This record gives sequence, C-alpha cells and structure tokens, in this order.
Amino acid sequence: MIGVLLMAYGTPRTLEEVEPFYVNIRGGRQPAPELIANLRRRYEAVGGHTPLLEITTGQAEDLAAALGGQYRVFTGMKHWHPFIEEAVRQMAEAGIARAVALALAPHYSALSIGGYFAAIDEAQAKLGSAIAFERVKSWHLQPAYLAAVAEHTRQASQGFEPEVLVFTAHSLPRRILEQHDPYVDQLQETCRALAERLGGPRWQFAFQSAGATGDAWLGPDILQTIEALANDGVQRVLAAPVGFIADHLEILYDLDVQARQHARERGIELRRIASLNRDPGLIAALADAVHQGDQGRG
Ligand code: FEC
Repeated sequence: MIGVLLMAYGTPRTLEEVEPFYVNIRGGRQPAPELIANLRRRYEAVGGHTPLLEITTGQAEDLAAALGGQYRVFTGMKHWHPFIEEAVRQMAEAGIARAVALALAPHYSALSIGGYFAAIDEAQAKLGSAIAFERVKSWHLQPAYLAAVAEHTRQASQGFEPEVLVFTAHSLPRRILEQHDPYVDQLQETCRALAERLGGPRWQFAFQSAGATGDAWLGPDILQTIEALANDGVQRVLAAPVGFIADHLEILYDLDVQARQHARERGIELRRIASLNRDPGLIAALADAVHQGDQGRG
C-alpha cells in the first residue's frame, strides 16, 4: 500500500478560530489587533468561513477513487486542523512505509510548498516516524490541469467576451527573487501554456492577496492592474486565478468582493473563471502527479 499525503492550506472553521489560525500562519507571532479585526471582517463577508476544508476532503475522495486500491490518500493542512502532523500520524499508524506528498497548489516556492514539506519533516521528527516521502514539488504544466483551466476560461468567456484575461496567483515577499526561487518562472510557464491553448487572447499576469507585513511583495497587484486597464479604456476583464485550485478566502473575498468592487468603481466588469474544486480534470492532473512522484520523477 502506497500512501498519498494530500496537503492544503487550511481554513478556520468558525470566526473564533480566525485569530489562532492567523497566529499559526505568522509562525506563532501575534498579529496586531487591527489586522485580526480586518481578517475577521473578510471571513464575515464570505459567510463566516470558507468551503476549503470540504473541498479538500472531496478532492481526496475523488483522488482515491482515481488512483485505485494500491494507494491510500490522507489529507493534512498546513495552518489548521486537521494538521499535516495529524495525517502523518494516521499514516504511520496505518503502517505506511512509502508515500507521495502533494500540495494542492501547482507552483513551487520555498516559501509556500517548501513550508508543506517542512511540516512533514517536523511531524516525522516529533512522531519518530520514518515514512519515505517522495515529494512532488510542482505540477504547473500537468496537461490535465492546463486543459481544465483552459476549459473553465472558455466557459467564462462565452457571452462575456472579455477584452483582457488576467491570470493571477498569490503574491510572495520580493526577497524570493534573490533566492533563485522558481515561483515566478513557473507562473509564467503556466500562463504561456494556457495562452497558447486558448489561441492567444490578450492576457496579463497580476499577483493578488499580498500580506500585511513590512516586506515588499511581488507585483503588479491585481488592483493596480485593474487601474491600468481602466486607464486604457478596458471594460470587460476575466480573472483566471491559476495559482489557486479551490474556492477559499483569496478567491471568494480578495477577487470576488475586493477586486470586483475596485473594478466596478473604475467602470470595469470583472468576472472570474469557476474554481477547479472537484473538476475531474484537476483530479486527473493530481493522479498523474502522484504517479510521476511515485516513479521518483515528482
Ligand atoms: O479559505 C481560507 O480560509 C484560507 C485561504 C488561503 C489560501 C492561501 C494560500 C496561500 N497563501 C500563501 C502565502 C501567504 C503568505 C502570507 C499569507 C497570509 C494569509 C492570511 C490568510 C491566508 N493567507 Fe495565505 N492563503 C490563505 C489565507 N499567505 C487568512 C493572513 C492574512 C493575510 O495576510 O491576508 C503572509 C504571512 C504573514 O502575514 O506573515 C506569505 C500562498 C498561497 C498559495 C499556495 C497554497 O495554497 O499553499 C503562497 C488558500
């Protein structure tokens, strides 16, 4: 039996959990009260919590069905329950000796995916387990993932006819550029591959959801991009958040509430493609990534 550790970001289940979740994201440091209040407001605006955990659990079920009986899929979250450590414990208890670790984000950065792998190492050290993990670092060019995003883009374009397609992904502190991190290059590769599949629409790339820290973050930010497009007289923009694969706060608030309102105030109608969530194309891409990881090519 080969284990699969499917990892996602994690989400607070209630408004009371927002503060400790934020503290966890900050590595144990307490954020300022106004930052916590602001984050609570964002969760309140999307109904108090996001469906990320349910979607991740559903993706794990679908992946298990796609992979078949030779594999057993476990789920663990980076920043909230059920934590990666809980999943590693379950894997050890189930007698798993060999496993593939796969994060539910297509593009590698030491600051994002590296953190998922570090959580596995910490869990193994704490639990005294020695599961041999094959780590899938990125899967940003998996054909089934590209095909699914392209299909969602075509569907969202029908009857809307966007003038510009804006691919987005989570921003990260600019210092990753000095560390030869592949994140930005991988994002560009995904965007170019998608533009080719879609037959070359006018497209741009923008970062989103930069954190409220003292760091300089990668840009341009989606809000700046919207302003620049408004100045060019553009009126219909379609966002394709290629760095995310599920409905969660960065999609449901940062794009659907904040960016959409920012666009509306500048005369732009901003729509976005539907998230992949449990799309069979995504599940096929994850299964392909697991098989490649299992063969030591992750
Ligand atoms: O739906 C939910 O409840 C969770 C949505 C969620 C996802 C997500 C994905 C990524 N993040 C990445 C990097 C950072 C960095 C910081 C940071 C901070 C936050 C905060 C919330 C949050 N992130 Fe997140 N992220 C999600 C949610 N993220 C909430 C705290 C408030 C805020 O800054 O907005 C900055 C840490 C700091 O403050 O010190 C860096 C990256 C991804 C995409 C890859 C992945 O999914 O793992 C990169 C989903």
